[in-house]
Amino acid sequence: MGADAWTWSYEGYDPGAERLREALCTLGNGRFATRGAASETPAGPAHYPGTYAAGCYNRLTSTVAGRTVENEDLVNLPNWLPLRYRILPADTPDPGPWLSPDHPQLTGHRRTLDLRRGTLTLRSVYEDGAGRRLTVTERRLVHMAEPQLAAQRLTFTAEGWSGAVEVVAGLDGDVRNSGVDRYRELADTHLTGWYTGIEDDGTFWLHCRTRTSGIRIALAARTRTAPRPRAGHARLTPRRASRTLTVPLRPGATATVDKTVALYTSRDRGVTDPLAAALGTVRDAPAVPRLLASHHRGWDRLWQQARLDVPEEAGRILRLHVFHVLQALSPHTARLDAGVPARGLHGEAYRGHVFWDELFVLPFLNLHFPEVSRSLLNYRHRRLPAAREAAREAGLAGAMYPWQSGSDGREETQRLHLNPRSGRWLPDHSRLQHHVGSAVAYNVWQYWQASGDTKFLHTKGAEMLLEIARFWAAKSDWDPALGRYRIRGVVGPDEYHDGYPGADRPGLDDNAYTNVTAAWVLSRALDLCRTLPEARRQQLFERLALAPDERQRWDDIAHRLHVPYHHGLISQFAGYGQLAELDWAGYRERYGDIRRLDRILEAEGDTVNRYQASKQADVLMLGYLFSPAELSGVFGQLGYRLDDDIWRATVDHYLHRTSHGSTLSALVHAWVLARVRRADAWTYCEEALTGDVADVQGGTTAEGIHLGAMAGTLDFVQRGLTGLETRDRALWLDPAPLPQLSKFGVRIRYRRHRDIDLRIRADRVTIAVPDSEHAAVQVRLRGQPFTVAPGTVRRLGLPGG
Ligand code: IFM
Repeated sequence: MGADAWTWSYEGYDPGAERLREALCTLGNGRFATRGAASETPAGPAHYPGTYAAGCYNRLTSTVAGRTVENEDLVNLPNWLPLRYRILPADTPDPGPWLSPDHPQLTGHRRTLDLRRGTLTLRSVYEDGAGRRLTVTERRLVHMAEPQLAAQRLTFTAEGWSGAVEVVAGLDGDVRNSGVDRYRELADTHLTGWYTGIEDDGTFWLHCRTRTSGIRIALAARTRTAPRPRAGHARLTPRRASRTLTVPLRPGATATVDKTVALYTSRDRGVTDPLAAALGTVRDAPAVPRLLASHHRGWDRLWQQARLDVPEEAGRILRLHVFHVLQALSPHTARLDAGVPARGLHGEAYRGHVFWDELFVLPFLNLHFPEVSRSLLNYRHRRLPAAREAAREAGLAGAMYPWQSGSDGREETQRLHLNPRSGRWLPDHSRLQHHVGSAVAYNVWQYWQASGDTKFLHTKGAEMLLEIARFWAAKSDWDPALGRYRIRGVVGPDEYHDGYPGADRPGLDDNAYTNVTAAWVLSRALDLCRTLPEARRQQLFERLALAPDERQRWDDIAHRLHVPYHHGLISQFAGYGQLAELDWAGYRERYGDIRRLDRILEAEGDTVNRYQASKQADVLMLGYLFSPAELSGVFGQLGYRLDDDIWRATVDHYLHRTSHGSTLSALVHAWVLARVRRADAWTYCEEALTGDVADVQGGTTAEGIHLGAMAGTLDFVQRGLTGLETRDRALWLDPAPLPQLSKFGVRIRYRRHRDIDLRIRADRVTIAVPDSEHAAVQVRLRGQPFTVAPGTVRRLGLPGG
C-alpha cells in the first residue's frame, strides 16, 4: 500500500482482495456511487461492480426456510463501467485476447485513489510472448460538482508493436443484487423493462425500471477518442448497449478513449423523463479534461469545509474516512430524500438500510455541512407518519421509528436471519431496538445546538422530539413493587441479548442505555415545551393533542425510570448480573476470532443469551453520547448516584465482556477510555481506525464500508479528544489528547461562523475565528469562559493541564 498522505493505493493484482479494494476504492458524490471494480470484467467471484443511488430501493418477495419473506434493497443499478479492449496488431490478422487484470498477460497492476481530487486510477501492464507490451491507464471519476455525471479516460501506450486497440465501451443492465453471499437465497433481480438505443451522434443508452417500486433509471454514454477511431459500430441487446471503437496506436505514442456517462432516475427532482435528461446532460457535458477540472474544484470546496489535520498514518486513514463519508453523504444528498445507509453507497450489506448509525454520523456533519444533517433529519421527519403508525399498531402512542428503515419508513428488519456457521435461519428480534428513536431525538438536539437552526427545532424537530418522547412515555410502565417506571421487552445496542434464557417472549427489561436515553429525551422534550414561543407552543400542542397531564407524566417518568445495578455497577439490563460468566479465554483459544460469539454459541447448540457477553458497547454508549457531567446529571435526575468510581467499575466490567462484533464497538471504547483509562484507549482507537482498511471484521468491508464507524473516528478527533460540546450558545472544550494523538487540528462550522480552526497541543488550545460581522465566539475551556472575536486567534493554556 502506498504512503502518500493524499493517496490510497494498492500495488499488484490480488483476486482474493479484489472485493475489499473495490469497496475502499468506491467513487461517489452523495447522489450515487460506484464500487472501484475493474471495468474490463463483469461481476464474478472476484469482482463486484455495484452502482447505488441514494434512496433508490426496491422490494421483492422470497421464500426461505419455508417462509415467505419480503426484503427491500438498495438496488444495484446498471453497470456503467464496462470498457473492454484488445490489441489489433498490424502485422497479423488475428486480434489479441480480450485483456483484463485476470488475464495471464498481466504483468503489472496498480490502483490509486487520489483523495484530494476524487479520482481512481487503475494502471495495468500486459505483455505477450511475442514482445508486445500494452500499458493501459484508466482514470475514473464520479463528478462532485455535476452529480449526474461520471467519466472514464483510458490511455493506451504500445511498446514493441503497432496497429490499433479495439475498445468496447458499454452499459450493462443485466445486473442483480448478488454482492452478499449470505443473501444468496433471497430474490435478487430488482430491474426489469430494459431497452437500449443509440443516437445519430453515437451516444448509446439504456433504460430500465425497478420491479416493484417502479423507479425509472436511464444511463446515456458518450465516447471520444484521440486519435479518431478507424472504425466503430454499436451493438444493442435488450439489456446491454455498447459501442466498439478501433483506435490506431503507434509505439511510443498514446491513444485515449473517453467515456462520459449521465445517470438519472425518476426520483430526481424536476425529472419526468430520465432518458431525455440523461441524453441531454451527456450531450452537453464538457470534455473529460474539463470535467476533471470542475470535479477537482468540487472536491476542493469539500476539503476546505472538512479540514482535519492529524499527522502520520492516523491522519491518512482519517482522510480516507472523510473521503468516504462525503462520497456517501455530500451537499448533493441535501437535495434528496435519503437517509444514512449503514454501509454507505459502497455495497449491499444490510441491503442499504438506515439504522441508528446516523448517531455516529450527524455529529460530525453538523460541524461542517449542517445542511446535509438537516436533510438527513428531514428523511426521518417525512417518515414520522409511518413511525406513528408503527407505534399505533403496537398499541402505543407517539412515534416508534423502525430499527431498519428504507424507502417509506416502515420496519425493514428481517424476521429471519441466517447463521452462516450453522446454516440455520433464526428468528430475528433486532427490531426491538427501539433506542433508534432516541438516536433521532439526540440528533435533532445536537443539530440545533451546533447549527443554531431554531426554525427547524421549533417545527419538524419539535414534532419528532415530542412524538418520540410520547412513545417512551407510552412504553414505560409503573412498577409499584419497585416504585419506578420500567421499559420492558426491548433489545439494547448490544445485539447479542434478545431475550432472557428460556423465556417465551423476546426482549429484555430495563436496558440501561434505553432507559437513560429515554429519560434524556423526555427531559429535552419538556425543555422544548417550556421554551417554544407561545404561539408555536399552542399550535403544536393542539396539533399533537398534547395535554398538561401528559407532560406531567413525562416529567414523572424522566425522574423515575429504573436503571438496574449489580455489584455496585450499572447493569446492561435487569437480571444481567445473574447471567453466567463465559469462559472467554477458552473460547478465544478454541476459535481464535470470537467477534461473532453469538453465531459460535448458536452453532454449538447454546445461546449467548445465557452469558454476560456483549457484542458491542451498550451501557458504555452512555459515555459516548454524554459528557461525564451531563451523564451524572441525568443519573442524578433519576435519583441514582454515578460517580467516577462507579463509572470506572462499569467500564472495566464491560470492557472484559465484550467481543467487539461491530465496528462501532472499538470506536465507543476508544472514546470512553480516552477519559477513563487513557493508557488503554489507543488499542481501541487503532482498531477503530483500521476497521475497514484492514477489514477487521473479517470480510465484511467488501460488502460495504462501515459508515458509522468511519464518521465516528472523525468525530472522535473532533469532539471526543477535544471534549467539544456545543451547548448554551458556547463551545465547551475539555481536551483529552492521547499520547499517540496529542497534536491535531480541526476546522469546524459553528452556528454562523464558518471555518473556525481549533488546534490542540498537549498543553494548549489555539482557536482562530475568521473575520466576519458576527458576534464573538463564546468558549468555555474546562469551564473557564473566554471569547474569541472574529478575525482573532487565541492561544489558551489548558487549565489544570
Ligand atoms: O446499527 C448497527 C448495529 O449497532 C450493529 N450491527 C450493524 C448495524 C448497522 O451498522
